Amino acid sequence: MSGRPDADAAASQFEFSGKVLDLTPHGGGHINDTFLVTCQAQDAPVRYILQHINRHVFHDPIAVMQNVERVTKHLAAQAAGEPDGARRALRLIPARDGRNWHVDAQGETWRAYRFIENARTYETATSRDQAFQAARAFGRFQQQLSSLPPPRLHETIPDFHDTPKRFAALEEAITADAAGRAALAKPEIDFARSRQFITGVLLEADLPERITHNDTKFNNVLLDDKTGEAVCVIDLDTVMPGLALYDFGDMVRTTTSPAAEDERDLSKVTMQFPMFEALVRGYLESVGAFLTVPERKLLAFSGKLITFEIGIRFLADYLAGDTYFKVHRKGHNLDRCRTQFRLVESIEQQEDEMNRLVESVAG
Ligand code: ADP
Ligand code: GN1
Ligand code: MG
Repeated sequence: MSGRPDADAAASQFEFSGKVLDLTPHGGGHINDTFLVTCQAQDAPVRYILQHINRHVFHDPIAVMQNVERVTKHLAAQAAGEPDGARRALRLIPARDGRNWHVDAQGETWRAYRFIENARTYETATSRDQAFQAARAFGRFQQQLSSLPPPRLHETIPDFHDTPKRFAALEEAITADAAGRAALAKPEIDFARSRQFITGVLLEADLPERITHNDTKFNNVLLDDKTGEAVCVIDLDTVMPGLALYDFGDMVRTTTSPAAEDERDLSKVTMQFPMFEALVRGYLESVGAFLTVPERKLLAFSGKLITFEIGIRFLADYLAGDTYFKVHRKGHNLDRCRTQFRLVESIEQQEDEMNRLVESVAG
């Protein structure tokens, strides 16, 4: 990309209700650029979300948008009859040429959504109810998409949660040592290698393919400001065929620890058992009917594996010189890797108990 993407020019290409009054960067994602747009409407200002899709990460942004179109339409149809149905699914705003995205003169792809008011996302969960709400919402998301008519969704990033391939990429990054940092990350490299044996477990378990979100961070669900209820699942770029446990695992990774993903004080990183229990109960309330026994048995394990997987991705990117995830300080990706590995250890220490809990709740 040459220079910064031009958000003002992109905003002028969407069917917003009136003149743009304000456009500001929004959210703290690691990949795409998000902007909050305020427009002049007849009675009161109306807000929108404008997003630029990172094509170094998503090599086929149009495929991403085709998935998003189908998924949002299906979810909106299911929410239509429900109370507050209009806030329960993301709604794309068409571009002036009638498509649901805009490609600018630099070849960058943009999309816009109606802003869901009176709700917000949080970086960390602070109560069991929040964990329960998020898990039930992501479970419901999987359940509702189980009836999406064919064809199969595009794989927007092939092998996204293939942990053995992620591990192989880490080994390549260690060998290449492109940024000369391998010596600085020796304890983390040793940690990763000592757990290579867990990487293939989910893929070898013969689990059913489903439509999954694949990025079920706690900050990808909007919670209602008044009731605390989960209103809407957002961030749909990686919705594609996957395993249900990729989603449950990423919930464990991002919801059970009170510490931020890039916390430097590792003593704050811990898998809080009551939060795990809330996730299991919330998730099973919405997917209980379709989750198979082998999937149930691996719920706790998936938390460990997905946390490990993101940890090795941060480590590989640190070694490569920070080419994938946005970084905001020196050693940022290594800090992120360290929190993930600490959380893996915390899960290991409680894994038997977590499995007993799952067995007692899910059978
Ligand atoms: P990223 O991939 O960068 O995480 P997200 O799609 O998660 O991008 O959006 C970033 C942030 O913008 C979210 O955490 C949320 O706070 C806000 N957001 C995104 N879409 C909406 C929406 N339709 N309504 C309200 N807020 C939104
Ligand atoms: C990225 O940008 P964000 O926060 O939605 C990443 C996820 C990681 C996550 C780690 C496409 O998601 O896979 O789990 O960072 N998204 C992509 O916080 O790689
Ligand atoms: Mg997000």
